[in-house]
Amino acid sequence: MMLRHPRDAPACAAHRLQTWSPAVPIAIVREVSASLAACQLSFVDRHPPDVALARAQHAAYRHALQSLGCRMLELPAQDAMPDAVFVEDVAVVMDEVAVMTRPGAASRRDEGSSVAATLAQYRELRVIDPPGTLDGGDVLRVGRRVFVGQAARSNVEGIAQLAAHLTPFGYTVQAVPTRECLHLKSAVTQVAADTLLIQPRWVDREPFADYRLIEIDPAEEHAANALWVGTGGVIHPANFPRTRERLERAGIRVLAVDLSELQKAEGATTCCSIVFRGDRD
Ligand code: CIR
Repeated sequence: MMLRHPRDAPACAAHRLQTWSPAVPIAIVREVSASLAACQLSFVDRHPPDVALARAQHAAYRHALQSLGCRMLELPAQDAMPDAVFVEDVAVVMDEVAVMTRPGAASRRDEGSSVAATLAQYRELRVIDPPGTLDGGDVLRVGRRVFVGQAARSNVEGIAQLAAHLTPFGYTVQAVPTRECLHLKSAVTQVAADTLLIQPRWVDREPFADYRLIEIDPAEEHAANALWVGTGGVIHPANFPRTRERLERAGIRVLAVDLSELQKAEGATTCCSIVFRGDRD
C-alpha cells in the first residue's frame, strides 16, 4: 500500500539542506528519548542507562556518520517512546521504495509516523499490515539479496509481505532463523561490499556462504553489529577491541564509538540510523 506521495509530506526543518550529489548517503537519526530507561529488553539484563551520557554518545555516533559522508536528517526526541532512538526498526529503505514496518514489540508501533513523513520525501512508501510483524533490525540487505531474521520480532507474515513489496524490484528475500539474539543484524552485518561480520553462535554461516565472512572474537558476543554506509569504514562499538582488530587486519577501517548506554537498551550501531542512497531515480 502506498501511504502518500512525496510531494504531500509536511515540510520539516531536517530537510533544509536538500542539495546532494547522487551518491551521497542520507542518514535519518533521532535524538535519545528521556524515557530510554523504560525501553524494551529481550536478551540483556536491565541496567538503567545514563540518558545524558547516551545523548553524548549518540552525538558522537552522528558525528561518525557525518565523517563517513552522510547527509544527516536529525529528528527530535520522542520522549513518550523509550525506544524511538532505534529508528532502524521502523523502516526498510531500498533504492526504489521504502517499507514502513510493523514492529514486533507493540510498544514501538507509533514510532514510525514521523519517520514515514520524512521518508516520504525520498521514496514511495509501502507498509506491513497485521498480522505481519517486521523489525528493520532483522533486515540485512546485501546488493539485491535481502536476508530477514525470523525470530521474536519478525514473523512469517511480515517477511512474506516484505518479499511481496521487494521482489518486483528484483530483490530476492530469504528468511534466516536466528537464536539467542534480538535481531538478525545482532548476529551478522555487512562491513564491505563483499564482506560480512558474523557471530556464528547466533546465526548459521550457510546462508552467507557467498560472502567473505569475518567472525567476531568469541569473547565479545555482541560485536557483530557494525554499520557500513557504503563509503569508507564502519562504525563499531568501542568496547569490542578484539573484533576491531580482526576487522582492521582484514583491511577494514573502523570508527570506534562508545555506545555503552545504548547497548544497555539492547541497541548498537545499525539500529540508530536509517541510511539510504540520496538519489531517488
Ligand atoms: C528493542 O528491544 O526494541 C530496543 N530496546 C532495542 C532495539 C534495537 N534495534 C536494533 O538493533 N535494530
